[in-house]
Amino acid sequence: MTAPVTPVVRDPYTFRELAPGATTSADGRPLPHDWTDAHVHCVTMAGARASGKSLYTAVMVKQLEELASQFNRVVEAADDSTLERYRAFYEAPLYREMKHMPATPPASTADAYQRDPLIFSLGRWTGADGASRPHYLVFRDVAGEDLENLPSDPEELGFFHAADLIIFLFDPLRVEQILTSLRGIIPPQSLTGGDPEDVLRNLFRLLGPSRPKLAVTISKFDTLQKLSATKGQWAEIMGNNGAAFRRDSGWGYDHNDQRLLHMEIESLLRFMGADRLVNLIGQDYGWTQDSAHPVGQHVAEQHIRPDLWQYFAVSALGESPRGEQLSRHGIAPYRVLDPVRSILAPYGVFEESGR
Ligand SMILES: Nc1nc2c(ncn2[C@@H]2O[C@H](COP(=O)(O)OP(=O)(O)OP(=O)(O)O)[C@@H](O)[C@H]2O)c(=O)[nH]1
Ligand SMILES: [Mg+2]
Repeated sequence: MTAPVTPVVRDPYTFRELAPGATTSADGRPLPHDWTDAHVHCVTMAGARASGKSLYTAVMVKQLEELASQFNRVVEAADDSTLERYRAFYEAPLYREMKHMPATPPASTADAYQRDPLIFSLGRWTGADGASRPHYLVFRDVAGEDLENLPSDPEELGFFHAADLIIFLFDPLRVEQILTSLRGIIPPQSLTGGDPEDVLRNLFRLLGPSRPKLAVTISKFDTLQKLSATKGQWAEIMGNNGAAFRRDSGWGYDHNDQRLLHMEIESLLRFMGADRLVNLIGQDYGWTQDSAHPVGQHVAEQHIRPDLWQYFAVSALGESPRGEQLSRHGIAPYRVLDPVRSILAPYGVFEESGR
C-alpha cells in the first residue's frame, strides 16, 4: 500500500486545505509550530444517539497513548483546549468516576464541548519516501442528535466532506433479534437512539457527492461475543474459533486480517437481518471487490487494496455496564484502534517501518 508523500496543510476546525505555509486556521486561530510540515489525519465519528461514539473517543485516545509508548513515542494533546476538554468530558467520567457519559449536546447549544476538535500530536514517523515528519490526529466526536436530525445550517457539520475517515458506529443492540437473544445474559441496557439506517441516510445526504473513507463499525461488540454462551445458530457463529472477530488485534494492525474481518462482519450484518444497511452502503459507496467473496475464502493478493469503505468491529468497554456503573472488571477494549490504524498504517505511523 502506498500513500501520497507530500502533506497538505489542513485546517483542524474545518478539515479543509489551507494555503501552503499557513500558520493560522481559516478563522485566525494559531496552529502548532510544526503544523505546516506535518501530516494531519482528520477523523470524525458518526452514528445514532447512544451508539457509543463518546466512549469510543475516550478509550481510543488512551489506547493510542499506550500504543505510542511501545514505540517510545508520546501521544500528546496539541493545545490546552484539547487537554482540558479531554480530561473533563472523556477521561474523568470514564476512568476516574467509572461512570458512563451524558449524551453529547447538539453542536448548536452553548455547552457543546465537541464543537472544536481534539487535536493530538502523534510524534515523528518515517514515511515510504524515507522522510521523517510530524503527524497529528484531529478527532471529532459528534452528537448523535445532530445526525438523527441534521442541523438547519449544514455547514455546522461541513467538516464531514473533508474528513480522511468517518467512523460510523452501529449499535448491535438496536437489532431486535440480538436484543431478544441477549435477554438475561447482559444487564438491561437503556435503548435511546434512532434507527442506524436513518442516520446513515442522513450522513449520505450531508455528504452529497463527497466520498470520504468510511469505517462502518459494529460498536459494543462485547455484547455479540456474549452470544457464544447461548444456544443455537448465534452461539455457533460467535463461538467459531477460526473467525477473525474471535481474536483481538492486540497492539498489532494487520491489513490482511482486517480484510478477513471485513468479510466476516458483512456476513454477520446480513445474518442479523441488517441487509438494508449493507445494501444502502453498497448502493451509495459502491461494492468492494471483497464484498463478493464468501466468508473465510482466500482473498487473492491482487484483490487486496485500500477501499473507500470497510467494516470494523470494536468494543470500547469490553463488558456491558450495569445501570450507570461500568463493569467492576474495568475497561477491556477490543479492536478499538483498528479503524484509525487503517488510515495511519500506510504512512508508517505506529508501524515498524516508520520507526
Ligand atoms: N456493552 C457495551 N456498551 C457500551 C459500549 N460503549 C458504549 N456503551 C453503552 O452505550 C451508552 C452510550 O455511549 P456513548 O458513548 O455515550 O454514546 P454516544 O454515541 O456518544 O451518544 P450521543 O452522545 O447521544 O450521540 C453508554 O452509556 C454505554 O451504556 C461498549 O463498548 N460495550
Ligand atoms: Mg456522545
